[in-house]
Amino acid sequence: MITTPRPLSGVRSAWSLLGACALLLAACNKPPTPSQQRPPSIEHADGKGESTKPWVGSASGVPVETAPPNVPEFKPAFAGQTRAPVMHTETPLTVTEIAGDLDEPWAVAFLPDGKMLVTEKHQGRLLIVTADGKKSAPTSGVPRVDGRDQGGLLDVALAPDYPKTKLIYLSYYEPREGGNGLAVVRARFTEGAAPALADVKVVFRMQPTLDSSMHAGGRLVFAPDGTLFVTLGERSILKGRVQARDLASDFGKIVRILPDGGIPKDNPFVDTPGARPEIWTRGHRNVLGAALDAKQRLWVAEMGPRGGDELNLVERGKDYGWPTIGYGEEYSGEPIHETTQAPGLEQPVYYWDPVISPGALSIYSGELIPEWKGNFLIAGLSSKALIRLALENDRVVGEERLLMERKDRIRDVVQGPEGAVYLLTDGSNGKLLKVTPAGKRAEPAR
Ligand SMILES: [Ca+2]
Repeated sequence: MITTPRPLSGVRSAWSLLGACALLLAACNKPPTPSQQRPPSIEHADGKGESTKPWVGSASGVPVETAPPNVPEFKPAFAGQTRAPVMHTETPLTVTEIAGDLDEPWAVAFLPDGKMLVTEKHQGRLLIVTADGKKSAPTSGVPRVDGRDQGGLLDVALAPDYPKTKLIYLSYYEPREGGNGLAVVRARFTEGAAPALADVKVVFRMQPTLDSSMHAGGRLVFAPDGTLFVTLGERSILKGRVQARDLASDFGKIVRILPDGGIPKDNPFVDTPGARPEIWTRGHRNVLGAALDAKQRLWVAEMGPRGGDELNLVERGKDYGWPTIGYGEEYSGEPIHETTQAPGLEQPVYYWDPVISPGALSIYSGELIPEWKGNFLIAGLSSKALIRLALENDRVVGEERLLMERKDRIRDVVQGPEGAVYLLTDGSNGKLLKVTPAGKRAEPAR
């Protein structure tokens, strides 16, 4: 397959070697004889263990992913649904560390003056970070969080009318009698050396309460009509997972609320008996990445099971199928789905097997890196990469894995006001990074 060599940097040569190993491994896997044909119930297949790590092709024209899939018997529903051809950014890039020593940072958002709000997950702290990396004291008045595992203080978003109202929104795992649930608060933010929240009001409480420290989603996206999308998850444990398509539960949903917590009258299930009226779409596993495109449509990058991360175009009232259909399998290797397709259930626009673990999604609209315009940028956790996708007609036509040499789990990706791309790296010594074209000083954020 690698018949059209191109000049390779050292890093790319290393990936090329890995790619060659993948081809060798593939050649060693004999095709099954008829008596070994897989029965309809899904057996665990190739790719178990170390080879579940994504490998990256380097030559033009080959898929970016060269590792064997975890579930090779699952085939894409259409050409280009997975393993898009590798592409390479031509612009030389520089990565600058703005701030370090952040404790499990989860989200970054820009204030109008170019300073940033950064959440620290476990401790439930909200900081102001300046463009040159100075950190404020933790904001007072942040609600108490359940900071176990994937829990804690998650996203931060400014109200669209923030300059006038100073309202911000925070999502977090709210400790409750009998467990927890994702909640969203709205509060008035006071900037400065001693930042503070006032008039704190809970505008959304995921129902029901469950004792799980995982898969509550948490991304906040304001739509142009002023409504607020909140992405949720199915809580990981079976008791929650089975509710992902159930309209009586918030688990596994994307909900749409008014900024004061009310329910928009045009939500799809407001007149459905027994349905929770905040629900916008259902059948999701755990959505941490969400962004609007140039047409103001909502896209999500969804944490799947092993071999089943997804990119979905989110449309009113639709059912995205989890856990009935999907790609991938349990992390134990046990099957989850009998099949990948069913009538009435949406197909992902794209999926990853092996997974990338999408922590966040941003759709680039800046001028600073022109070749990225319209591209999808995804923060890769287990893949330790910034994933870039090019789309045409809502299909993925190219994929790139950037910054892999840094070996950072990437938690968040946000476009800054000057068109630079800002990243948070995961963990107890998290960093705030800024990606700009090399040799070209970006206009500093004011
Ligand atoms: Ca799905």
